Amino acid sequence: MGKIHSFETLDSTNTYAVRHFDELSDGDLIVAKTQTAGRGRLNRKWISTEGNLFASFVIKDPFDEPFYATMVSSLSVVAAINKLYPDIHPEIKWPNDVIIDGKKICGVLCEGVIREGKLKGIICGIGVNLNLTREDLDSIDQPAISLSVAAGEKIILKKFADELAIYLNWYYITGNNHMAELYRVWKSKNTVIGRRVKLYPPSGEPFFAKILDISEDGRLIAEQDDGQQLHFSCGDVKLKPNNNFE
Ligand code: BT5
Repeated sequence: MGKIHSFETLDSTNTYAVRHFDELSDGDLIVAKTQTAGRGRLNRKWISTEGNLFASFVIKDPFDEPFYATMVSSLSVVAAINKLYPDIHPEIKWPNDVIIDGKKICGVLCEGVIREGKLKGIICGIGVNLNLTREDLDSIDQPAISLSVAAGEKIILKKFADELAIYLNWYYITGNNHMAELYRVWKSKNTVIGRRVKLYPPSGEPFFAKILDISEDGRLIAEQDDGQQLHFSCGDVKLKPNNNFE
């Protein structure tokens, strides 16, 4: 199992881990109390106030299928929440979110480390709202929640980070040895399959579709109202809590 490296403030734990990749070991976890430039996908901003988890997991033996790094990350967050709060039921929302009651508690940003044109590793960036207040949550432009709001008590960052590090290492090993099993478990926790959603493709207008499945390489298989099937490897999905987009 790797080591946890803790920092007060970093620009972004992902940027740090990519920059220091050669000195870090396989399975290490970088944790910062705050980030001054926390990032989401497509350079979106990640709210990074103190009291929440900002972490990057170092993978030096990358999977044949890079999407497995995202699976490892979100499954580990779900497992850490389940371990500490068995009554809370987190779900995974394609492609990179963990949600509770339809609201985002965690985002994952995996980035490849390329050396001489080869994939040498993957940095799994994980942001989890542990103690974000209702006021902070309301400032986010999509439904969001924190573990403290869901659990009704303050969450201790170190306790959560320690649990997360254990599960990350565990799912990483599982993924490398039993890829099919990791995919099966990840898919079983994914809330979008079988639902009608609003799909935001990487470019072009959003549209409504039914999600039929997610392939092993993380592609969403969607069916439009005219029956046409489309595959997406990135994009965003919006859910309606009542599962009904009329
Ligand atoms: C993500 O991007 O969800 C990936 C977030 C990854 C953050 C971690 S923190 C540690 C590591 N270091 C980094 O710099 N990044 C990683 P995306 O799917 O693009 O979602 C971004 C969107 O989520 C924003 O545009 C907001 O709508 C929303 N958002 C921002 N901050 C949030 C928060 N704290 N909680 C919930 N939603 C948030």
